[in-house]
Amino acid sequence: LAEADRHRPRFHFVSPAGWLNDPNGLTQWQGTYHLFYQYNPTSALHHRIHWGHATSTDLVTWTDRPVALVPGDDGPDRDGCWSGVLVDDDGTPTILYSGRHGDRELPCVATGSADLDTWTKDPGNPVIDGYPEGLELTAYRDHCVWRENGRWRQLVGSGIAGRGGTALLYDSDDLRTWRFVGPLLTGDATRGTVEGGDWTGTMWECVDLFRPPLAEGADGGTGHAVTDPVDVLVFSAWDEGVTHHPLYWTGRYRGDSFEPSALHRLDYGGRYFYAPQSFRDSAGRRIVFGWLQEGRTDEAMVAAGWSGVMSLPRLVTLGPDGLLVQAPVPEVASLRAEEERHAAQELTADPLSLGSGDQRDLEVSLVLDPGTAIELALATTPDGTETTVLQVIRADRGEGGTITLDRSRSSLDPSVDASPRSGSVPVGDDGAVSLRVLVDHSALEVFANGRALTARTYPTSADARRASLRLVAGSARLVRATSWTMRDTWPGPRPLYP
Ligand code: DQQ
Repeated sequence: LAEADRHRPRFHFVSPAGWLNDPNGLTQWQGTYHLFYQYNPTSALHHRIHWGHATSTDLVTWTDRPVALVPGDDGPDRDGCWSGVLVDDDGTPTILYSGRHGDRELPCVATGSADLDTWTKDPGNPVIDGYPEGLELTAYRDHCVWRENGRWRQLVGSGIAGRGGTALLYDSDDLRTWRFVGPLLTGDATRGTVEGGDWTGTMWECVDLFRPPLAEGADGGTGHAVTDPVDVLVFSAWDEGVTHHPLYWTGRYRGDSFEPSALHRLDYGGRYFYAPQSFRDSAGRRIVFGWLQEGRTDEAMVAAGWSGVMSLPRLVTLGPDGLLVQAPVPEVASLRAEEERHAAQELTADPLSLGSGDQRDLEVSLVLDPGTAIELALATTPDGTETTVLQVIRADRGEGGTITLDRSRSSLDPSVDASPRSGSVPVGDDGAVSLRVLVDHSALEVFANGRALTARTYPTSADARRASLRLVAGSARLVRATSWTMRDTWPGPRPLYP
């Protein structure tokens, strides 16, 4: 690994070296947060996946633990220990993961030591030794496991040939013997588009079912839920080896089925926030991590010696419009150092400086008139040739807005992905827009009125570091803008290959 790697994040979790992809086994176990992840310690490419492991007491600073799962010399996971979850089996930490053998994956179990450092694979693996009868499946892997009415329930991500992605439901008394109940919900691969970000794919990776807590204010101020409970089924749309985007259904889990009400995009960055997994912490918060894939070539990853970034932990709640509201957990603010602040003022076409540097946290609160567009420029050179531009537009009439990320001038390297990203943002009658932007070298996470847009950018010039805000059209009032430098989450030297 290069000593001064311009693109390696410093306050997002990255693997010690090599390749990182999905978050796995998320849990808060006896007070300590555990983050496991898909890991290839020996190269920056996806191959013979292990489970890496790190712990934290604050969700922002991490300690590397020994690798938790290594593919077997032989056996059902000889070609990789793919994604899965960790559950508390009456005091025994237990992992359910997808053992890969050849080009197939089957569910496997491992039990952990009290500190969750050492894992013993179940001699009965794979615990489900074939696909359910009578269904022609496109793929079969990844797990969501929970306790319900004294029994275990499990979803396995899959797809039904000729129809679309699906979540297959099982139940069990002991996490080892599973009964197939049936498909919980199946998508329709003839609907939606890849460009529109709403195609549900031919297979659902990393299915995750939960009931989100209500966002502040979502209860109409009564302190009680005024709507029926809403359940959420998250999945990542996949097709023929291509990772597309994370989506979620809102609806109602009814035991053996899921009654969908609507489909939504989880993150407008698409594949840059892939394979999310969530967990509930001891404070009852629903926290999700996702994998920020690279937007550069395999050769560039190998040259860097590492690949893949874990998102910051995000709080997800249900907003008053029945959609998920996302925000970094409040703990992220503990990494803030120097602060720059702008008081209320009319925004003009003259860029307002929001500081400079590769590690920043920005909070911008605005009021936009109808038909207004503003631009937040990031990682910009003094002459403006290199810049990453986030545009926020409030529609001319009616409610609603759009955010767009323009990466066409983000890098001088023509081999990196420069495709734009965009999505809709709720803007109420008052025109209020609240932006939170976290820049960490090549990792970028944007939250606009609770909607997320995640991406990667690879600035080239040493001075492509400035941030600024300006008015493009219409009229906008800045309520407040604050910009902080962010400290490293790895204050000391980090050992390789723990
Ligand atoms: N990554 C894992 C699979 C999962 C995919 C393999 C999602 O279990 O389906 O590394 O990115």
